Amino acid sequence: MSDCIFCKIAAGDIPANKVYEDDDVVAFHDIKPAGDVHFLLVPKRHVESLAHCGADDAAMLGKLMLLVPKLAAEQGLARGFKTAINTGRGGGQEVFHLHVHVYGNK
Ligand code: IU
Repeated sequence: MSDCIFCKIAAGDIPANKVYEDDDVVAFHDIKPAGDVHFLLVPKRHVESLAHCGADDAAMLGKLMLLVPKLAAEQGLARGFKTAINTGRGGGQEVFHLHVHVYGNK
């Protein structure tokens, strides 16, 4: 989506402090961290929110979830971490491209 900031980060058109990238997913540090470590896991394909996912998105969602503990460990969150997926304005979503918050203290 041309005016979506996370699409632009995923495409490499806007810089971000990336911690992981493959063909389907990018992860980068949140610009306003809620802990010692706070990164966002984002599918490269534009999906507005969790509420916009369907059966075709099951593999992508599974991939995101399985990456969460792997990347959290790599980022030093050995004691554990929090995850959040804000959905819709009422759920506190501000960027309307699906993303998983992963954050915590070392
Ligand atoms: P939310 O779940 O949509 O409320 O969270 C959006 C997050 O994206 C929020 O924590 C911002 O600090 C973060 N963010 C970012 O890391 N880089 C950006 O360029 C923008 C937002 I815009």
